[in-house]
Amino acid sequence: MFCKLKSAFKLGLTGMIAFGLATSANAQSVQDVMKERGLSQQDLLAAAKTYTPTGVKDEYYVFSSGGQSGHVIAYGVPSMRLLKYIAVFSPEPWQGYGYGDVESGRILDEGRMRGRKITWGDTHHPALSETNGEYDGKFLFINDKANPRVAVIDLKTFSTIQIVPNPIMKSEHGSTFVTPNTDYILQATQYPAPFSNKYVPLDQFNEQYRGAMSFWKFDTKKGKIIVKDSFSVELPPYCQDLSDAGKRISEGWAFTNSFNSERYVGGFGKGNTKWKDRLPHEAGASSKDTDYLHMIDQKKAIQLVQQGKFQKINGHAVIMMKDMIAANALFLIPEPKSPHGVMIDPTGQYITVSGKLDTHVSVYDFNKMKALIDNKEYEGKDPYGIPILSMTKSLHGQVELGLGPLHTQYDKEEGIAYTSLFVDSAIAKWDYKNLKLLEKISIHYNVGHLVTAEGDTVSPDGKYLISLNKLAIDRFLQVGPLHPQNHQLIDISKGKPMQMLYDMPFPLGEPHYAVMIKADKLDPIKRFKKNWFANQVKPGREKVERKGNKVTIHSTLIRSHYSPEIIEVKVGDEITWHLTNLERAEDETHGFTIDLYNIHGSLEPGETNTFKFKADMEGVFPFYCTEFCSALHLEMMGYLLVKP
Ligand code: K7E
Ligand code: CUA
Repeated sequence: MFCKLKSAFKLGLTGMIAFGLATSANAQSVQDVMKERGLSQQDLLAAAKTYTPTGVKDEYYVFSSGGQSGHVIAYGVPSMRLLKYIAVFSPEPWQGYGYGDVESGRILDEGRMRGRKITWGDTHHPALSETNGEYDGKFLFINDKANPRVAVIDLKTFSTIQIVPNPIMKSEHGSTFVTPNTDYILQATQYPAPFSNKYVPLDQFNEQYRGAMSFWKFDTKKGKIIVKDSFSVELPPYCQDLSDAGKRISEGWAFTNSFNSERYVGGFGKGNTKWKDRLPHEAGASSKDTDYLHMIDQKKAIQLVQQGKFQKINGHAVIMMKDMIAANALFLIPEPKSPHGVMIDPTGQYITVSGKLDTHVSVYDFNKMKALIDNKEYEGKDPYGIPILSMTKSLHGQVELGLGPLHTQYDKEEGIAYTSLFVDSAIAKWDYKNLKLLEKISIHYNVGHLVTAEGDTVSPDGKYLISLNKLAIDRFLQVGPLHPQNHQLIDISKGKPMQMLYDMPFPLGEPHYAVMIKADKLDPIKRFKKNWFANQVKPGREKVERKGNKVTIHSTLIRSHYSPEIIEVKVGDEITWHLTNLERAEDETHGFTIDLYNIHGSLEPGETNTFKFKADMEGVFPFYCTEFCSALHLEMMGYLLVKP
């Protein structure tokens, strides 16, 4: 089938239409379908570029943030077929995430902040693990903007394996970004706040409120963030925004831009009960023409930590600004006001910053910045004593691309980049070395981020670009006032004008950024290895043990029964229930629920779940398998009998 299709492509499009599918007199031809559905030749071309016959797999995985859903969304390119919502910060019953105690509940529990369990997250920026600046397909990281945390997802299982709360931040945005060998995961604050958890009045904003950049140490062998080896760098209260880790010649440096370097605070509220007396936050925060790009020497920061030059705040190592300044490790460079995005090109030399309120994008040259630092040639200092480099001396140049430039991604072709234009609702293709706009394509509507294939690595693939549109207005069937977001797939193959290929609605949460990786770099498992889980129950070892009022149940599941099936306990018993799915067959997942006890498990082949609960309700509770697993799936059940 696929070969046939390929030879059809070789005939060229007109050839394919002429060739049609008309083998018998009654069969439909391509022309018939085109006519019936009102399709143009361009439409047909787009369909041929994305249509993926059954059984054929996609060339790329995309991992998109799921916004307010707290999830990550995986889909395939070019088909744009949804594959999985990976539960991260929110419970998700189908995956049995967050409804058990030991295996599935532990991760969400780790994400507690100030002792509170949080059951949602605002995910913004996914990042793939890298080896030598190339995606290696092992891990995915994602941030929670609302409750500053970072999560680790294992791409062997497509599941979340760690959540780490940030002990000093009260909100964040510039994360997750990884260093070229995934030694560190970067996380920058958004809204400044005191590092302590104490009340500090706003009139001490300049003195006591702070931003920061955290460096989370990642152990690629263990697949874990090592919290005790991680640290943060104190930054001024400038609303740090997006960040990036240097690569190649800029490796070892971390960058983050900022808005509201005015340090403006409110606004309507305390003592100001009329707008005429005060500017709203957004106006006060953009009254200067420039904000600051921050440049952090990560290697020097690590040395400072090793020398003990840090303070422990909430148990976390924080290097103070004054020590960073003394070590020549922290610099600021003016950038056009209220920027949104700092992106480093594949060579590591060119750094693109887009000011949302400016029609230009600014391209900084790392070599020039480094030379200014080496010569200690500063333009001045900010109120915290951080040296400021000259903007004009740091710039490679500026290009006018259009209204509301936001984010940039790179092409396979050297010197070519794509930038999203929020106000224009367009994507600009441009040459950042020769500072020339090359081409624009309109999108529907108001784009935020964009992603190209492996577009933030040292060797992007080109080929595909996805525009992560914020509004969908009239693209899909109406579903009430809250519209889905729209991911638009665009063909960016070399030598052709950009072509819009596909609209994909997002039905759960607002995605911000996404990453696209060659599918063959991933190698997900089909079943859990024996001994993967400490609490695993072996076949033949099923039993119910009682010690006083503590009841431990060891259950196995295999098509289509639980062993044991009848369990009798007494009101007040404390139950620990281990369940192991003994299946080795692919995709043979069994579910587990006990009604009213708010318990749900998804037991994938070889998986073990543990549930702990108090049998505090008398009654008869059927438990059953919630995942359709066989013809006798309905029969896969048992009784939990709770006696008075
Ligand atoms: Cu443009 Cu969070 Cu990267 Cu949306 S992002 S706000
Ligand atoms: Cu097991 Cu349904």
